[in-house]
Amino acid sequence: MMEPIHVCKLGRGFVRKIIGLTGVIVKKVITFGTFDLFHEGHRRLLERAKALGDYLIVGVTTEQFDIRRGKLNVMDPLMRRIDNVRSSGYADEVIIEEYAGQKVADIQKYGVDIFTVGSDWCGRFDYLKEYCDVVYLERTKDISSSGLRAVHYDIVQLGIVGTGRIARRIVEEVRLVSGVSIRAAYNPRGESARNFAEQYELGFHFNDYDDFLEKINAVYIASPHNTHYEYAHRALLAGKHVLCEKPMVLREAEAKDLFELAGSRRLVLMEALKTAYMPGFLDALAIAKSGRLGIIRDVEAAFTKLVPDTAGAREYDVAVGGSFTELASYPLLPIIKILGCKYEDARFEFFKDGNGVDVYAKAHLRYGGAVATAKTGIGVKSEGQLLISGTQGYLLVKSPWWLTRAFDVCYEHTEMNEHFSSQLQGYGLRYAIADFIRNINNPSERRFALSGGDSIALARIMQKFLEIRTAG
Ligand code: C2G
Repeated sequence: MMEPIHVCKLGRGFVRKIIGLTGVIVKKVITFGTFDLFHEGHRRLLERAKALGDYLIVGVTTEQFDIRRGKLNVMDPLMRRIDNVRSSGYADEVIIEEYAGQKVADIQKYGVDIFTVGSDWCGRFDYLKEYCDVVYLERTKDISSSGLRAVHYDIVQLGIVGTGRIARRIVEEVRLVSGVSIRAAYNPRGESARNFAEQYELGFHFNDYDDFLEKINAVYIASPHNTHYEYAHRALLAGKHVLCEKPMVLREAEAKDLFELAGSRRLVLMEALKTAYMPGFLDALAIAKSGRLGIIRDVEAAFTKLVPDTAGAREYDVAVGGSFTELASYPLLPIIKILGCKYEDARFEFFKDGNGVDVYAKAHLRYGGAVATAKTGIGVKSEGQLLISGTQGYLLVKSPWWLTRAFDVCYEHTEMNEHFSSQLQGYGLRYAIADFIRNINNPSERRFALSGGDSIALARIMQKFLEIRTAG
């Protein structure tokens, strides 16, 4: 039991605490976190936080604060998370964190000497150095779901295939999804896997795919397009859930094969086409399909991104590069989600570079009663908007529509126009990861914002485009 604390001011204006009559200065430490599905990583963090001083204050986030800061999928209610922190035995005091900016206020209010947090936040809380010392404690690398947890969900142990730019973003986004931990990285070039694992403090790195699969229970595939099928196929055969970057595959038969395999093994297979999972895009789809626009007759979407043709650029790879394979998943998404996978006809127009790679392309899909256009460019720049036109009005998502934050529904009589906005956190990848984890954890209630049928249709269109490009 601690002696009562008296507060007095010392040095740098900081408030210091003196215990009882002995006059011993108490060093106060504070840390914050969600502490969802309490595990060994949390316990070790609290243990070391406590060891930094004499008195540990732990701030546990409210559900509302977590939603506002873009943390998804928190499973344990606040009271359970508080109880878990308390029963770890390290916290002298537990407080609630409910708004941005509270850390500064709490540090001053409680006269804190040291703020500490795991190294996954390295540098992010340096601004607190104005108020107290800031210590980043090395985060626990290999979390075992056995640990201290006493709940039904397992923490999904995710492995990352490919260690390039998107994989780096995924690491940042996964941090804000509860119930998942990145355990290992795979790259056939062992050196790259090692550097990646070291940089992001992952427990394992491999250049042998089978060894890698043994250590994890789900994979996120972010390797070049033409390697997706093999990695996904082998992972499914090994009983692992798969989240695969878009385009998942470039052949319809391969897509069918993967979804059949996943289905027969009750595994989750999802294409990581991030827009499909974003709240704003889902809102736009719901409004478009609500009847407000009347009968939908036309969907037009564009995504262009100028990419310099430098040596080795994957976008200009002769076999699988080009604006269409690189970008068309995006503009085809609203078309398929609104008009469906059963188009009557698909036509393409494109410009190719000297190597036969398309730098600009347009796909025209015709449906019974509607038409659609998807436009992509890596060598031509255009407006990146989504326009859905109906017999009563149209829905417009301005550029960049694929990061849907706001949209307008416009009518003949402009006074009836409506504006909608939604939240979008970070790069948007976390919504796909959150859905992936939810589907893994709830086998009886799986819901797919992008279904197997949708991904198969995307592969069919990609395949047809590549066939026509090669022939033309
Ligand atoms: N942690 C760790 N090792 C892990 C997992 C988490 O050391 N394998 C640490 C985190 O770095 C954090 C604490 O445990 O310091 C709580 O983690 P979370 O519950 O994930 O909370 P977090 O989202 O990191 O919130 O305001 C909230 C804070 O900014 C941190």
